[in-house]
Amino acid sequence: MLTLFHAPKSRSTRMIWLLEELGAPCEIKVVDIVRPSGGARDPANPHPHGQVPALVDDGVLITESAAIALYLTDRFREQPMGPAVGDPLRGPYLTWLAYYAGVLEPVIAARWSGKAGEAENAAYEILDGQLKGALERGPWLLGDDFSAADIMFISLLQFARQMLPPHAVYGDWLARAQTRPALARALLKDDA
Ligand SMILES: N[C@@H](CCC(=O)N[C@@H](CS)C(=O)NCC(=O)O)C(=O)O
Repeated sequence: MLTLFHAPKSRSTRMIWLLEELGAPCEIKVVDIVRPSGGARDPANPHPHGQVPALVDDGVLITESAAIALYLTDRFREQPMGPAVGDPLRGPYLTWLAYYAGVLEPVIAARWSGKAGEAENAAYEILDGQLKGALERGPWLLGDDFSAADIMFISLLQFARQMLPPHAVYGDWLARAQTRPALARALLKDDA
């Protein structure tokens, strides 16, 4: 049995979306987190940093959004949300997941806080080129199939569209994703 430790309107919302896409049964436990608006670390949350998302599968703890996304998309294969081992798109898939966590998040965080220096701004330009290029080939990051990699990046656009340049491809990508029934179901559970 899976348990997702979740806080409404946070980085764990995208994991509910992914679970809905996968049709994976999961108990959602809402926990408190520290936010700029308040809140406190929740002793019921097993995440070592008191953050969300955290996933527990039969007693095994998985943290970090990219790791959770990969774990879930490997574990639930009925409605695939990522290429399996052996698929030529597996490499690009892993690259996008790690790129989100290792490049996009720190670069966006630096720009958000107004602390971006030359290195972050240069990385931002390259990141923009990489994303834009993939979406121009599109329609999704991996081509024809929507995947958990799209969910990761789109969750940023849902939260702060302005953090990526105003290219039409980004707006179209976001608009296409927003029509997915699994997202509508996830949003109903987000704050439930
Ligand atoms: N690298 C983590 C970041 C998780 C994260 O920052 N979550 C925020 C919610 S959006 C949180 O729990 N903040 C509370 C805190 O940092 O104490 C991931 O991607 O899963």
